[in-house]
Amino acid sequence: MLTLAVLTTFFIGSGHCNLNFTTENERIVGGQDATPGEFPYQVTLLYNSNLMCGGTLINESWVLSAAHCCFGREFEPLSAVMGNHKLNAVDSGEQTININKYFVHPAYNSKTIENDICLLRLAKKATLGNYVRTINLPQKQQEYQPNTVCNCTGWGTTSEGGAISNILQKVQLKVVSANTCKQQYTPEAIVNTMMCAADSGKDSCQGDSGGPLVCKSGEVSGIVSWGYGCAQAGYSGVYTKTSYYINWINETITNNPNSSSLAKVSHLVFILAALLLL
Ligand code: 4AZ
Repeated sequence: MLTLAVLTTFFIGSGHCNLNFTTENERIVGGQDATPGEFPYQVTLLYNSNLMCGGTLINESWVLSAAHCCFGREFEPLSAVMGNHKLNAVDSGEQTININKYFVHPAYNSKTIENDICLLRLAKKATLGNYVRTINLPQKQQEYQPNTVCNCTGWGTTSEGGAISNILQKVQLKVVSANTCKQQYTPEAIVNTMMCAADSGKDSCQGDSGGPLVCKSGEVSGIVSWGYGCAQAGYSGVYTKTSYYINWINETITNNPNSSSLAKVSHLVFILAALLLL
C-alpha cells in the first residue's frame, strides 16, 4: 500500500516524516521565498539545533505540530524558533525557546497516521510582535470546499530527495475533495480527520511536516502530515484537519499550564499562609 511506503521513511534531522523512499530532505516544492514577517505564526521545531519539523503558534505558550514529529522524542533537545526567516541566521525578531513538554494525541496511530497531531509547550511565553503572532484555530468541524486556495509554508526540501531550504518557503495549494484523494490513495487511508491539498508541481515535502496549511485567512486549517513522495502527479499531500481536534487542543492547553505559573501560585499561597500564621 502506498501509505505503507509512505510510512517507511523519514526524518530530517530527526523528524519522521512520511513518505519517501529515501531519508533525504525535501522542503516545500514549487514554492517561493516568503518575506520576513509574512507568516508570523510559523514555527521552526529544532532537535539538537537541527530542523526537525514545522509548527504553528496558536497561543503564547503552545505550538501545534504533527504527532509523527514529536512521538518518542526526549524533551531536552527540543526547541522552537518563532519569528524565523533564514534557518541559518538569527533574524530580527527571532526568538528561540525550549520545549519543556509535549502531548501527542492519545489516538495517534503511526501505521495509519491517523490523529497526527501534537502540542508542544514553550518553557516561557513567546513575546508577540511584528514577526511573532498567534493564529486562530478553526471552528469545530470546519470543512473547506474543493479548490479552496491554501498557503503552506516551511523550510523542508524543495524537491523530493533534495536539500532543505534556508529561507522560509511558501506555496499555494488547492483543497482536493476527499473522494478524489481516496481514489489517489485508498478509500481506507483517507479518513474524515484528514484533508488533502495539491497543485501541479507544488507540494509540501520532508521537513515541512507539522507545519501549517492555512485555507481561510487567520486560521490553521491543516497540519502537514503525509503523502506519496512530493509533488508526484496524481498524489495529493495529506494534512491533519485541525477542526476535528478543537476540544483536544483546548483541553490539553487548559489542563497543562507551565509549572512555573503553578509554582508562582503555590509560592503566593505559601507566603500568605506564613503571614497569617505570624
Ligand atoms: C515528509 O516527508 C512529507 N507531500 C511531508 C508531506 C508530504 C510528503 C512528505 C506531502 O515530511
